[in-house]
Amino acid sequence: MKYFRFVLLAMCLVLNGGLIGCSSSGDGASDSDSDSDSDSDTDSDTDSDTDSDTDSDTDSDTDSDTDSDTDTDTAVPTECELATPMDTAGTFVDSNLATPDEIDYYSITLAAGDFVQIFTDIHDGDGTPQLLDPVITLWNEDGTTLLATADDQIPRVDMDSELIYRAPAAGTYCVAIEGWENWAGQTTGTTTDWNYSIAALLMDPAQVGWTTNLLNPETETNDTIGSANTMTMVLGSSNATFGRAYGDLSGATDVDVFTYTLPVSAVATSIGFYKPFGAGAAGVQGHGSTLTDGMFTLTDMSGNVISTLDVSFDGSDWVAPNNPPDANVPMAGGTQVAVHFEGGTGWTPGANDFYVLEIINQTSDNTGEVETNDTAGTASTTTFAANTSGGYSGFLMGTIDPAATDVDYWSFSAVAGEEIALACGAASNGSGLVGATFAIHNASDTLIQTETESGYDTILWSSVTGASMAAITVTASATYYLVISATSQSASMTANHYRCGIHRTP
Ligand SMILES: [Ca+2]
Ligand SMILES: [Ca+2]
Ligand SMILES: [Ca+2]
Ligand SMILES: [Ca+2]
Repeated sequence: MKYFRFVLLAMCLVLNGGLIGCSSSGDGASDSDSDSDSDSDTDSDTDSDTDSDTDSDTDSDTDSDTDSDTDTDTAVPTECELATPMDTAGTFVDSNLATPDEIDYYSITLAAGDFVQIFTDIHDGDGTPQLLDPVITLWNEDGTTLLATADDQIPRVDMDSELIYRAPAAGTYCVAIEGWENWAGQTTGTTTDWNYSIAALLMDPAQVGWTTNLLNPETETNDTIGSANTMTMVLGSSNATFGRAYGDLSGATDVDVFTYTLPVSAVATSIGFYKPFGAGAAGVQGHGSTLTDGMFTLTDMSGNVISTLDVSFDGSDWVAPNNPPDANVPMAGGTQVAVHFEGGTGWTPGANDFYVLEIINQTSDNTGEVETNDTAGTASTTTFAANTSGGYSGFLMGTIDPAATDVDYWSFSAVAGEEIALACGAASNGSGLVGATFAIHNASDTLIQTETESGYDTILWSSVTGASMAAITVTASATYYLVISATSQSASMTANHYRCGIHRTP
């Protein structure tokens, strides 16, 4: 969606200082998230190596033949029956759309249970509106049933689109690519270059094109820690590791358990619902999973619950536009843990309840608090660095321990006229803190503005659309305080952390 795109881009600039990646940094997470995300993007880099295959010319000929007769029947894509075959080995098809309302169709053949990632490669960043803004849609073989339609990717790095789908049955599937304006029903647009590249790549660890150790498909039976699937992970920069765990729920009682060990140098583990739930709601307006509600639980190897997230994929639990909540849990390096995935509250089994989790073990984190910091006079210090928006960002984290008693003060200096934006998360970061409250006080320790987290609600004080409260503009050059507390600790998990980013804009 064009509208969300702009908002999300703006959020990345505000919250993330213009650093690449807009993933969990919306919650005030540290920069290391972005690093890890960009590592995972190397999948597509690897894929583009296969681009040198030159069968694309043939494909574009076929396209123009197919498209010339039917610009108007976009609602009923009978062209699926004439679609050009495309492999699932990641070979790019290079072609173009002849008119703004043209849709090109390709067919792929999948076996039952196959996961496939379909993706475009047009953009290397935003800010080039003349290039085609592609949307990928998946139909059944004859184009009579819409299976999924996805714009962009999560985390969104540019206007390219990705769609992950699990084939519930063996057969031929129809892939459509079109411009965003046509997809959104708009009659005018700014696109002047209609060239595109599109590919499909099986999510099979044996399939060339994937980074070794990234893909961790489930193998049943894996319903307990004792029978869990052991994950492999990709080693990224600064010894961070990451991997994708994915599968489907076969019946109401299915639980899928994956185990992994954090690197010795790790300080936190992040678990996120991955692409099936991004860029649209659950179901066909997204990646085609019928899973409406998903829950994962992070435990130690004895089953003690550290963190859990129980999320509805209808968007109501989104932390930010297009961004479901994810757990970012401080953990000791070398720890072995288990992630249990199951249907969330409100879920009833559907026909194709698939999921993808992305797990990142981080080796750096936001600045930690120094207790005792329960008063303005003993506040922990916030460290700021210049961001690319011309301002300064400070990232911090701590624990409220015990809840209802501990109070954490963080001090920072601000200059008269500066705008102070705040992004914070506790429950929305997989913490068991209940009623986490984030407040800014002035130099006299007098409250300026406060907000209490409810559910997985966004704590985002900013001028961007989707913010929970307005940013603050300070009137005096002085010391200010971010003050954090919570009413209680959930009895069902031990994580008690919070994370914040403070962003000062002159
Ligand atoms: Ca399963
Ligand atoms: Ca299972
Ligand atoms: Ca504390
Ligand atoms: Ca404290």
